[in-house]
Amino acid sequence: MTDDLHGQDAKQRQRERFRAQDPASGPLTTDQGVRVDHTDDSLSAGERGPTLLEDFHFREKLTRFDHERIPERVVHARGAGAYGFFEPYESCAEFTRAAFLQDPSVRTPVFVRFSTVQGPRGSADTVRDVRGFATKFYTSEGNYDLVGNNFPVFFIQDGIKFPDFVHAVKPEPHNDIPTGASAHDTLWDFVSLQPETLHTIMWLMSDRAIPRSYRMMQGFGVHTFRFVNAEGRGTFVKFHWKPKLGVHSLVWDEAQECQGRDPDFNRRDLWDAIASGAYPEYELGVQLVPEEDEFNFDFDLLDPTKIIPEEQVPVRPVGRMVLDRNPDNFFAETEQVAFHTANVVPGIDFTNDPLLQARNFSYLDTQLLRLGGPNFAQIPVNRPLAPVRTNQRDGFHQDEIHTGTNYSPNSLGGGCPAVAGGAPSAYRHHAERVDGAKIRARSASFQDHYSQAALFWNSMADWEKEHIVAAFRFELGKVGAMAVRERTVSELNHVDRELALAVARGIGVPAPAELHAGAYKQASPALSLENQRGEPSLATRQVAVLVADGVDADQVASVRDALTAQGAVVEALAATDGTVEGSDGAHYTVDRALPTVASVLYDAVLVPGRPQATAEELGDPDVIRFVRDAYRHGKPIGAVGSGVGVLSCLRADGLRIAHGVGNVVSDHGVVTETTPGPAGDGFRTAFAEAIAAHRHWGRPAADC
Ligand code: HDE
Repeated sequence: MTDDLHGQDAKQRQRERFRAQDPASGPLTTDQGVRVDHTDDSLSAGERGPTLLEDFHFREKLTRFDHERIPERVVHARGAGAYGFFEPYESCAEFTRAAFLQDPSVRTPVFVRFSTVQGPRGSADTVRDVRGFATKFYTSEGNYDLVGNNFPVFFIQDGIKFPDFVHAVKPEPHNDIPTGASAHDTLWDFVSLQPETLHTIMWLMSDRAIPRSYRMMQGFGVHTFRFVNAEGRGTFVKFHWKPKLGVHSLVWDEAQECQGRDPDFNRRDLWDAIASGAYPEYELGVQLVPEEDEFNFDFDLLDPTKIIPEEQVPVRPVGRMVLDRNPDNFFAETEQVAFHTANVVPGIDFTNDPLLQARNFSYLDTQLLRLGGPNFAQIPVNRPLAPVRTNQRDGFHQDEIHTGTNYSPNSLGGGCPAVAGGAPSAYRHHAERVDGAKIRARSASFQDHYSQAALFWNSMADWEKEHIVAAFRFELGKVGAMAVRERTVSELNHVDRELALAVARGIGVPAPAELHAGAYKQASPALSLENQRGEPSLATRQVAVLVADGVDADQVASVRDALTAQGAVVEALAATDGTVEGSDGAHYTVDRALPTVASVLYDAVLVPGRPQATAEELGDPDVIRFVRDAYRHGKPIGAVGSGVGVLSCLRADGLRIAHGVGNVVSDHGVVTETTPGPAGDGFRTAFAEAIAAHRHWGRPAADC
């Protein structure tokens, strides 16, 4: 059966053809379709006798279970995926002939997999790590995979170093520690000896490495790729994904607590958002560089440790992607999806970036092992919508019954399948002229490892710099070998002296000597999270309302309604599940019991008033802890009526609430109103604004 290619639902229609029998549609059977009489006891010789070999159902059931696991990905093992669609804003024909970038009325189905890199399949989501952002476009011309990350640069310049880098960052070989973390000797040993890692290490130490949500992080193709238009003209291109909700991160303390409270934090967030209809959306942007401008930069466009600053070459929006459907089966789809940088379509081509060239070898190679042979493109999630007719045959897991000849040229099969023979729809590699001796050496144009690491540092807001210093201190503080700590600091000295001194102080190594070379001064404001927040929005923000018996019901209702109307998800938390009795005598449903959740799972917290409560009742330790964590993590806090009194428990954390009776005061994202009764417009607006801003830095710290 051939697939109907057209429409954003084309992939879904194709999936339907591969869906297993609905379990509700008939009785339990064996793999052979034989109806099973009884599945809870094995066939045995007598009541207490041995199990019989002839029990084919028992043997099949156990054997199938024994073989359920396949090798996990050697990197990016932990991931979460979703289906959706992509649509261009306008035709990109001037630069590329790729069909899916031509017509704004054509939606191309996609599957996206987000991932962490270092940890195994069962590791926690909120580790400090790069995030994968891989997109498979099921285009009318075949599958195109944009296999990107949430950083625009990579740790190494040549793919031949990839096994070294991955061995260094993976858990140490003798004890397999640490899981999902880079804070250990071998990674930092490698970093300290390999300065080309430094730019990406700066990103890794920044809050970019702990995204709040897959829905709130950027994606980058990293390499310079090439667009080719119908006339065969090439244009260099860098790909960018920009999330509609803005770019937002966690803070490190919170990220660590999340690992225990909800190891599936990012995976769950993606799933819940799609399930509730709050579809994640990203804008695809491109930076375009005409081929004749290849050498107009103070770095090499082929060097994947470099960005093209957006201020130098603006990002041009070309389309949007919406993720609107969760997979039906994690293993079948998210686990078995296979991305490959070499899956390109006419109009998109490679450059000689040595990292990209290595990737073009590696993905297919690893998938042959991981997916058990060469036929994995037949797995539904990998199956193109475009018709497939090859002379490839046989191999493990061959699902198709091929007929006819299987070689080319042939006359017996009428010359079929026929090659395109110059037809415009065929893939033709860009005719780039290449000339040179065979050498094993790094280009001189790849030698500057410090300028862009400094560019990143220079572009950070003060709070981002503080977080970066703290991250270096944390990571290097876990390194046992003092020589590695020292060597890393002396490398940081080449990036920025202030940074190196601050890190050195924190990890007990001597301050490095001042360098003679002048500091690199340039900055790229687009790199700061401050400038990537997107439009202020409450959409999908998780707001906790801490309720208890006697809560001022009108206050809760008025704030809840106002926030929900703007897209926030508001949950009432109390000491136990069930209901609480409001001050008006009515019973209100509790969404979650406090012991099952934590402040780190929410974006903001509201402490409503309880007019009759005693000071002791207001000072419930679980509530105090919740609010204290929210304060330390820079989260918006709202308090109304006697709820404001609860905040006084935070004095030890440095919280100073300036408030006057009846006034709405908003200070560093702490919004208070002391008037009893329903919260007023002023409070609701100020609290909503505080939530839309996501985090509030520079709060007074603890003074005792
Ligand atoms: Fe990958 N990478 N990678 N990588 N990569 C894999 O392929 C590799 C690199 C990225 O959700 C593997 O099927 C080499 C950069 C993502 O399934 C493997 C080099 C970028 C994913 C592989 C790199 C990435 C992978 C492991 C250096 C961002 C997950 C399993 C030359 C632009 C895709 C697999 C998914 C996965 C090799 C560097 C992104 C081993 C050799 C740079 C998002 O083939």
